[in-house]
Amino acid sequence: MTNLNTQVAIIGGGPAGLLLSQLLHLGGVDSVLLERRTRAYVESRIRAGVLESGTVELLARAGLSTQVEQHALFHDGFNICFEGNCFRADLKALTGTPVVVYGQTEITRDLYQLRLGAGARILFEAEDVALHDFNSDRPRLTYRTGTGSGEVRCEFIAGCDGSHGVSRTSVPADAITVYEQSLPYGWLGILSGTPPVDDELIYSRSSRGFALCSMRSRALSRYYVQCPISDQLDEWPDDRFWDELRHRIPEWAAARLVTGPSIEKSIAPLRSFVAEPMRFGRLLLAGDAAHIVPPTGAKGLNLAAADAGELASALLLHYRERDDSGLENYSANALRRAWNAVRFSWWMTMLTHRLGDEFSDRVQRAEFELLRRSHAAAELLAKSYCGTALG
Ligand code: RFL
Ligand code: PHB
Repeated sequence: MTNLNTQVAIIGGGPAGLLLSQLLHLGGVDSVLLERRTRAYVESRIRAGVLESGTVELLARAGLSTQVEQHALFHDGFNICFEGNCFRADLKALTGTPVVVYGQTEITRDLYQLRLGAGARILFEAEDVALHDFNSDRPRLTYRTGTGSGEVRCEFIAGCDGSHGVSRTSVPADAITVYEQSLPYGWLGILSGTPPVDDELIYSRSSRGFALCSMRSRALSRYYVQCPISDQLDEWPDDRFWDELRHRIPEWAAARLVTGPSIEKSIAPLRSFVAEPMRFGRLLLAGDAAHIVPPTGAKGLNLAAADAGELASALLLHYRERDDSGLENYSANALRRAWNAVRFSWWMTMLTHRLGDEFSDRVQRAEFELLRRSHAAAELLAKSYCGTALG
């Protein structure tokens, strides 16, 4: 049996857990991180791609500014198209700030490099992680790895283990309330080593359903199409995907589409989920462990990073000044931010997806026209997308 002692035990080595561990380390607070998967598995997951400028600032605080500056793409706007007619949200003009395209895969890789380079205690392939005594001053985690079982004694537990993790489900059912909504659609996504169809993202609502043209670099494209959530990947060979995408994006974009073999293909659900509260004694939840949003608003990773940033500041205040006000306010602040993101992601989803009834089609058309006509509507969209209206 291995016994480890630390100040903060972190469950989950995705963006939330890694960023928290790095910010604590820079502030002189020790942590041990337990991750269920291998490093290679976590680093190969293709997920988010769009960062708010607040997230970029946080990554810079964590020591990633060189990597982001060298490899990120800065986007001053994006397009939303409705049956071929496009509205460009001019983020720079409407908010004064661009968004940044830098993949979650890259952020995770960069943070593992920094943490492991600094000798961080990260246990991969940690199985059967169990939380104990988080309502006392001496919480504990127990776990198992290939070399045997272990225990981590700590002062706080950070539950950063995503939506299927063990942290949230360790809380007694009567102490937590869950709000959720799932749509019967998913996003079928592919990554391909082809140049993106445009310099900016295109969110396209067509009569055949939603499509998104995104990217990771000038040579790597990320595309998505709305599909029934019951669809299986083997129903979507590459040719069918490209054909469907071509039909769902505006003609000017379809004419420029360069296709190629997919490097990755997956289906993501369109689901909203919020668990309240986010603190239970000395257990604090962060990121997807507490809330998930449909990917349409590009908010999930940004929320996870904001939670990690706020939790790190609250813990540093506790250790440096013996001031617990940050910890006391953490749950309420994080939930306010999460619900704002839920609202926006839900709204973007409702605006851009084929919902299958004529009433919804008409409402979408009216909403789209409003964006073109009303500066206030366009400004709210832009500020929500960039994160400056989300508080
Ligand atoms: P993660 O990334 O799920 O990491 C949790 C980690 O915990 C580990 N784990 C455990 N470890 C130990 N013991 C256990 N019992 C454990 N259970 C789980 C897992 O192996 C994993 O390593 O959560 P985190 O850190 O909160 O980060 C959240 C983000 O990953 C997520 O919100 C985003 O990917 C969402 N998202 C997007 N967000 C954006 O901000 N912008 C985007 O453009 C964007 N696009 C997306 C997305 C998510 C997508 N999918 C696949 C759902 C696009 C897609 C398609
Ligand atoms: C992505 O590039 O994966 C991406 C971009 C914007 C979104 C969702 C996902 O809204």
